[in-house]
Amino acid sequence: MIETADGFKLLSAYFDREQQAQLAEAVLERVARSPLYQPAMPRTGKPLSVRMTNLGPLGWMTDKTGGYRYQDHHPVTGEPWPDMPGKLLELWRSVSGWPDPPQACLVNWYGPDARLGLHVDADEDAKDAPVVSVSLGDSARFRLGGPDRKDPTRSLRLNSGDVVVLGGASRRFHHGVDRIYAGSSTLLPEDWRPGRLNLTLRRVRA
Ligand code: MD3
Ligand code: FE
Repeated sequence: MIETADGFKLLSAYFDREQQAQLAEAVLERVARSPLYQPAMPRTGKPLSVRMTNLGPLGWMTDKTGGYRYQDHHPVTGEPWPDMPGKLLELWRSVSGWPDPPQACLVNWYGPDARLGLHVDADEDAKDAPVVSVSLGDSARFRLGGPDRKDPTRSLRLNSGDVVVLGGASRRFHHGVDRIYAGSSTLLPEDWRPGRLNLTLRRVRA
């Protein structure tokens, strides 16, 4: 486990293989009803390489005309987002240290060539609540910086079953995903390989 004074915590191999498989099954069953869509940058409409969907009462999304936002329904199907699996609510209770349950679970899907540029999560009104993330499937090279874009960054490898807790000041740190190590995990079903699933739990409303 890595823990910094800023409130960043990496809980390596938090979930064992069996728990990872159960969680992946629960998530993929919901993704089948609430399919991944291709998000796009505000204004330019440039597509992100990561595909996304959400679980829980609210979901984060972005498209050309609406920009970054939380909403309560899927942009393509118009249906409410599926509920969060109990295992994720239990995880939040165990590691977040926050009294209220998460309101959003963003499901990020990385194919072998997907990336996520350095950014800050700033679309939540609940600025002090932590963020909790779970990695499943192929490993990723994750980059963590500081509050300013020019702050030095460090690279960490996130493996399947790892949990990251962003509390305190680290909640406002820059971060991104530089690359996926395609074929590094055999967790996900064959039609989901190679690739990486990341689940990000958040409080949204103050
Ligand atoms: C560090 N997702 O969805 S999760 C995102 O692997 C996002 O899919 C990445 O960044 C992914 O916004 C990283 C770990 C994470 C989540 C939120 C953070 C790290 C963070 C907020 C502040 C600092
Ligand atoms: Fe982020």
